Amino acid sequence: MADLVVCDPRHNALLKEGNKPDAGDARKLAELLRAGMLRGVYHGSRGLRGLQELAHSYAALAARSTGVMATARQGESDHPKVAVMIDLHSSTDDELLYLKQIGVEWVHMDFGRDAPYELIRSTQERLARYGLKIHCAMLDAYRSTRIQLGQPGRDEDIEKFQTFLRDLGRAGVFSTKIDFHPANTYTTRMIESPRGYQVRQFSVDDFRQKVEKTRFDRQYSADDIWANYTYFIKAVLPVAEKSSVRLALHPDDPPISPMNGVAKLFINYEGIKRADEIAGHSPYWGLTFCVGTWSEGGDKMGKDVLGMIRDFGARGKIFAVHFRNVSSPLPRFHETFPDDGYLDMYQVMKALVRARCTASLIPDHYPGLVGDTNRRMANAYCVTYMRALLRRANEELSQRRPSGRPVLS
Ligand SMILES: [Mn+2]
Repeated sequence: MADLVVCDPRHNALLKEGNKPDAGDARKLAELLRAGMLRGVYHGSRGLRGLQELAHSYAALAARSTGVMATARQGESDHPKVAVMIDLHSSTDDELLYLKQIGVEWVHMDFGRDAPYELIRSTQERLARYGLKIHCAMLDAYRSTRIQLGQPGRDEDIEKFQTFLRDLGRAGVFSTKIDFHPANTYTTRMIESPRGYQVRQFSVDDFRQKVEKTRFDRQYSADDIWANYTYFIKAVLPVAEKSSVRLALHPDDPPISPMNGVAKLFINYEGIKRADEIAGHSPYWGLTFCVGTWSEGGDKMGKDVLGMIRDFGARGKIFAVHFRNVSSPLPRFHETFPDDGYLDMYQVMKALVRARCTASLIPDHYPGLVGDTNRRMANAYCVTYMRALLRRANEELSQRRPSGRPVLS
């Protein structure tokens, strides 16, 4: 190095025209330097030793300010993130552009049956062109009846899921969703809500009387399903830990047991607590906390939605959230838009921010609006509502402390 020129942008007006990429800045600096148009800051000594020391401290300063900015960026991710679920095979470029346009930056990506590493990477690259990142990825493998009913051949399916975890780890994906309710019925019928949109209804009476039938060859008790769940978790959790990918368990929707001849485990706080113990309280085991499911259960859940967020959320164990509302608790409910159900979703959002929950929040299911064939109107409705709640909650909670950081309680 022959020369080192340190400049103050305030004294070099040509440097501060707008926001430019680094490459453009570098070219411009080089041109100005060659033309002798850069004015350096004053340094008394011109010796080599002094120059080395100065270069060293300027480099340290630059590194330090980059570090401070990186910390500030990470600070942003201390907050919940608004996301949407997309299906790999139906996500057109228009769909991705639309998501970018309404301010979405994170997605839950449903890969369906197969997700080789190259596909995960190419999907990430394609999403990145629209400023989108995968926060949670899903693969059907965990749902195989061989795994969930403990049938021969389950190790093969488990291996497929383990490979997926390793690949997600290599690709830097935060979490993957799992659930464990092999004979579930989500809906007893579709209805028109009082406001006139089409939604899923579940009625315990209708289910027991008209819908329920034994789904498999025999009945499966809670002990059977616990044994199968435990076998699965013991096989995949160590891989998840090693890969730094979080397993995000979704509670059973609706939270009743048994269904169609199979016991369900994750229908209340007790079940979730036991799952946490089976995972040895690993930081790589936690929840896809479905606010919808949890509010369907009402008092029977043993801990309410806000209590769950204060408990699991504050311990960093809520990795994803299904941010959804329902008309009332069971025995009968229908799904609603976030502002049209019995839960105050602003309180839910505030609790998530207060717990410094870093989860990604998706609308989960969409009510059907007239003419909304691709569900974009319903999606925009939910996303916009969530973004408004999140912004308000961040503002309200950060106002309470002079440091400007959200208050802890
Ligand atoms: Mn859900």
